[in-house]
Amino acid sequence: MPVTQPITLFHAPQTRSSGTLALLEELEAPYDLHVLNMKSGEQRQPAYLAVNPMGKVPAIRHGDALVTEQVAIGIYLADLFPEAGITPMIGDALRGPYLRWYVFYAACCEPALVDKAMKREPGNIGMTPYGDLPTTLGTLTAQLRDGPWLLGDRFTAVDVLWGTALTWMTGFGLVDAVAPFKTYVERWNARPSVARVARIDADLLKAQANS
Ligand SMILES: N[C@@H](CCC(=O)N[C@@H](CS)C(=O)NCC(=O)O)C(=O)O
Repeated sequence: MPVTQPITLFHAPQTRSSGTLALLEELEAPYDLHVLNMKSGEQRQPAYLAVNPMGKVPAIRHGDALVTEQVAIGIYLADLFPEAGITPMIGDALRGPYLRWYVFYAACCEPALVDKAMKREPGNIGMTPYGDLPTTLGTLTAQLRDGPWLLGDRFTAVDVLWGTALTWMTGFGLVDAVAPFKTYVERWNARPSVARVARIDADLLKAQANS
């Protein structure tokens, strides 16, 4: 698929798709937005269910390719724009760890925190995909301890996912803002892409409130 095909992000302000928007900004990728109004339930209308039957954002369309799930979208977009310099490509020693930390988010960290938020007992450690929450968070804390970024000195696309996620996780008090998380979140939030996305989302929310 040529990169020159248009990219459309299906986006709702201040949701997981804001992380995808930040990635597009970091990649300096051309894109357009298809904005959904979650309050009016647009994500559950047939038009959007034809895009993502799960009724969730983000989703992207790139030419004929439709991609859902923020982790898949992140890997896909970062691979499309290697010239931005934030994608460890195949052959780079960081490629494996880079994929590991993308998948760790969706396979371990988010399920563990959603269980916690919903006050659900995770059950037997051997049957739970993430084991237990302390081990999951301990593994992440150890990885971030040396910093400044998840993979060390180099800022990569996976930091967009983790920076965004740890901002809301610490913001909502789902995880304690221990030193490695706090400094990482501050470092991420100092990036210009974060301010740009905050402005875009604020304008979209205002427009939706007035519609
Ligand atoms: N597994 C999906 C989860 C996406 C998700 O939960 N998105 C939320 C917004 S943060 C959503 O679209 N919720 C709308 C709804 O369920 O009505 C992913 O990682 O992309």
